[in-house]
Parts: sequence; C-alpha cells; structure tokens
Amino acid sequence: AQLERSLVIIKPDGYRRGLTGEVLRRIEAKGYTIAKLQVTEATRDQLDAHYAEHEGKPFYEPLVEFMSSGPIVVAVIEGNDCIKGFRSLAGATNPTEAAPGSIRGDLGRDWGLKVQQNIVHGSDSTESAEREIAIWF
Ligand code: DAT
Ligand code: MG
Repeated sequence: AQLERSLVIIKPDGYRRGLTGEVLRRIEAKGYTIAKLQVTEATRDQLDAHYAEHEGKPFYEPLVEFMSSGPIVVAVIEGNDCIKGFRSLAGATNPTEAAPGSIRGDLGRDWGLKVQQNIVHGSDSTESAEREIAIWF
C-alpha cells in the first residue's frame, strides 16, 4: 500500500443536488482523510488547465460550460492507494454504466442525463493528482 493524495471535485450537479455531505461521508467511511476542502467557482483558466488532456474533443466545450455552471467543492484526500480507491468509489465515467454501490451508480441520474453530469472528479494517477492539486490549491 502506498500513501497517496488525490484531487476530488464535487461537480456543479452534485453541489446543486445537495450531495456534498454524502460524497464526503463516503470518502471518510472508506478511511481517507480530507486534507483540504473548499467551495469555489471554477475559472476558465483553471478548467482549461484541469482538463487539458481533453481539449479539442467534441465534449470539451459542453464539459467546461457545465463545470462553470455553479459552485463546486474541491478537496484533497489522503490515504493508502486513494487514487485508484476513489475512482473505484466514484464508479464508471458514465453513470448509466456505473456499478451500484458507487457514487455515480447510486446517485447518478439516468433521466435526461449528460455524461458530464457525473457528480464527481477524481485524479487518475499520482502525476495528475499533483498537477491538479497545484491548479486548485
Ligand atoms: P473521468 O471523469 O471518469 O476521469 P474522463 O477523464 O475520461 O473521465 O473525462 C472527463 C469528464 O469529461 C468526464 O467526467 C465526463 C466528460 N466526458 C468524458 N467522456 C465523455 C463523452 N464521451 N461524452 C460526454 N462527456 C464526456
Ligand atoms: Mg479523468
């Protein structure tokens, strides 16, 4: 096991729906520590940096627009293997395909849903985590 940090974002849909407490509860129940936490509104520069790997893809502009549509909660979590662990807690990118028991599987809505409205973001590697933490904190 390796002690890691991951950058977690509760996206505007999660915040708007009042799921902040539920997501943080699942993180703490898993045994991860919430090291940093803030409610903020993303700037275009932060989103361009955060989602640089997706720039130019067809879903990029709708994604950035959605991420700018309201407050978000940004956290740094810590724990053993928490990068993979949080992505497992989050479930598959598309909530329609996310397994029951996961955040997206349990809480993602299938009615009129867009894939970007999937409640949470979690870093996908140690390099991404450090890069993303520097963007938001
Ligand atoms: P993840 O958030 O699971 O790491 P990702 O990094 O591939 O997924 O994509 C970033 C976000 O972009 C994702 O949370 C939702 C949105 N997205 C990804 N693929 C999409 C698609 N095919 N259509 C619409 N939105 C998409
Ligand atoms: Mg990703």
